Amino acid sequence: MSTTIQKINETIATANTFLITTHESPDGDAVGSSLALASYLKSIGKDVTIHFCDPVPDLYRFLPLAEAVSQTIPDKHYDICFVLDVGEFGRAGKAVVTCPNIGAFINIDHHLSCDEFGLINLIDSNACATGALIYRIIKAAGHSITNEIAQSIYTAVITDTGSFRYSNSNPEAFVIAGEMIACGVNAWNIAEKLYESQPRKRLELLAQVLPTLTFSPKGDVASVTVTMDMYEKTGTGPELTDGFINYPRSINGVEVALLFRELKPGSWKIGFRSKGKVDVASLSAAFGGGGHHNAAGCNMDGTFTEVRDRLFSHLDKVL
Ligand SMILES: [Mn+2]
Repeated sequence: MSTTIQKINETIATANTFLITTHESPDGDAVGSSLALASYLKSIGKDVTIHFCDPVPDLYRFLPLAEAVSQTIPDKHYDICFVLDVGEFGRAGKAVVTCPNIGAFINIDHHLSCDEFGLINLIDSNACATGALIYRIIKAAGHSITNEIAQSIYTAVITDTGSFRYSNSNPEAFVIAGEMIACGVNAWNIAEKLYESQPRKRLELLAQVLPTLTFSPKGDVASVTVTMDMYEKTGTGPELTDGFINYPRSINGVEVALLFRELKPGSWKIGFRSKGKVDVASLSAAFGGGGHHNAAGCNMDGTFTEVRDRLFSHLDKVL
């Protein structure tokens, strides 16, 4: 048993008041790992507060304890603050970073580079999800996994592995998923909540976005574009564009997909996604952006055609 996990379990046993937090714009792993840990700590009689700087996205509101997540930090002392899945401390939000009421931080993460800002740091970049690290902690403590905990861990694993499609879908991911199903998780119920319950407006926006599909002259880059006009027509906003970039990426022969999002006239946020061969973090860095090997982004100013042509010609040159 990892000594780090042992230390965490010893700390859990002796501490009483816990704050649990994660990164801004929380994804399925951020929400799932936080709520799984919260369910576990509550089930062993601990005092638990869950704080996210951003609200829980509607998509994940079905998870147990999602309604307990607060955007503020109640003013009291916390023996321990768990910071999950952040990559870097600052992404937990200013309220956490500057909170004067925290005894010690425990940092649990699976990002490649994460500063060791905690008193204890459980960082394993081989873990498929931060939810997998929460699973290891609960198992090491010899505690049984309740259905509530299982729903959240399953959601963390299924979302961070892209439903077991991404290269982080390691044996442990499947072991955990199998065990969560054995603990009573209904795979279809969760899949239906995550993938078969889209707001109608998201598809109405997508119907505007797909006709903008464009290819670079060489054809290995494809893009789609979202304008403010489209938001207005469909009564939507940027929060519904998650996943749109996967459509151009899914095309045979395309290695890099781009999503152009208009922030205000003449100002664009560009998302980059790679199928794996191309490192889009370094591509976006050439335009002042950054990110990971498969997912990155940058901001650019100019008319749409200026911005798109600059990117297409640069990418066609370097790919
Ligand atoms: Mn994660």
